[in-house]
Amino acid sequence: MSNRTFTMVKPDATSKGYTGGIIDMMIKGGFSIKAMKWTKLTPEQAGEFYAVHKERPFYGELVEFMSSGPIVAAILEKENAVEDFRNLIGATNPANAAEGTIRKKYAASIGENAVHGSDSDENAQIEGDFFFSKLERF
Ligand code: 3AN
Repeated sequence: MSNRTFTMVKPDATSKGYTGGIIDMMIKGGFSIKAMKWTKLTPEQAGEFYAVHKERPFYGELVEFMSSGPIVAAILEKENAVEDFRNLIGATNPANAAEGTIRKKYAASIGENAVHGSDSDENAQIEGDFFFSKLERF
């Protein structure tokens, strides 16, 4: 069990002014910020980040959406980080997201669902390394 996970506030949420509210929910949920940046992915970078989904029918749409506007990438720390953060963000489809979750409050649809959270300790490490050097983590 690792105590770190990786997250992104997605372009739908940054464009609607939800960034502050979402980060507030992360902090109030007990997560501390170890690294954070406001940036924008090129289609090539988004394609590389989501390469595990290459064969899925929504891959093209996902890459286009994730490179359509700014995102906030962050590494978060808490005991049992990956699982607890998945619980805080809620189901992939916001229609199924529980009350009190980030996606229930801020997500519009299954494709534009406001926030990303790593699904395993291994992916949290890989995804954090994609965005941050050692010098950018505190
Ligand atoms: P999660 O983000 O909850 O881990 P995944 O890993 O199944 O969900 O999917 C990764 C991302 O792909 C989702 N966050 C969402 O943006 C997008 N996605 C998943 N399923 C669909 C779908 N049926 N249609 C469009 N986009 C989807």
